[in-house]
Amino acid sequence: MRFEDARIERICGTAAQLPPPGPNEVALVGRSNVGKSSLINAAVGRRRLMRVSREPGRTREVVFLRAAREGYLVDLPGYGFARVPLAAKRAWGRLVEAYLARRAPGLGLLLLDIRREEPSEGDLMMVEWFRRYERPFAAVLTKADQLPRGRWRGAADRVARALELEREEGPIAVSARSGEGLEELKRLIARGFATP
Ligand SMILES: Nc1nc2c(ncn2[C@@H]2O[C@H](COP(=O)(O)OP(=O)(O)OP(=O)(O)O)[C@@H](O)[C@H]2O)c(=O)[nH]1
Ligand SMILES: [Mg+2]
Repeated sequence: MRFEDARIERICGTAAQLPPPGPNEVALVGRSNVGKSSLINAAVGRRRLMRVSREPGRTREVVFLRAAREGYLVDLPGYGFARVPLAAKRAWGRLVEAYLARRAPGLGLLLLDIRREEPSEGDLMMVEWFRRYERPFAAVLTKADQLPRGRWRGAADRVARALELEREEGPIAVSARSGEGLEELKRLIARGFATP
């Protein structure tokens, strides 16, 4: 699958701006700085479409990216970073919740840094949400270029256990930097677009 026509179609800073349900979409969620925006850029092959930063809290809105005819990729603000002011965290939390409740994405991609030993509280909350609302999701381990390949399997097993994942929920290992795992990620995205 290729997303060469990808373009940003809508940016929503508040829940009131969220559009009514449209074509299917795949939403990327995860801790701030985990690499959501970078992974979208890598998947669509456009280096500077989504803004990326070393500073956590780069994405502050819900960004709807039209990925060719297939559907939307949705970039969301991250959660859980201590250096982000509390008021901003609350506002983004409300926005993410409103997005998930109202749009019920065909697939959620929960991103976790492959180097982290344990999922965060926010990650666990996300899984609980996906399960409660019976929305399909898959775990994606980011920044795989930062861990020797021989340790990927152990990291994946740890996350699968901690999040009690089913087989089709991953996790898969990816790297926006090396391109590792992107084909598998795109297959997941295609599946999400096809899910009502
Ligand atoms: N080594 C490596 N670094 C990465 C990779 N993906 C992202 N990064 C770096 O991680 C940092 C955060 O990336 P972003 O894509 O902005 O992360 P985000 O999850 O969108 O963050 P928020 O918008 O704050 O929620 C940047 O410095 C990226 O260059 C990767 O695959 N490998
Ligand atoms: Mg971002």
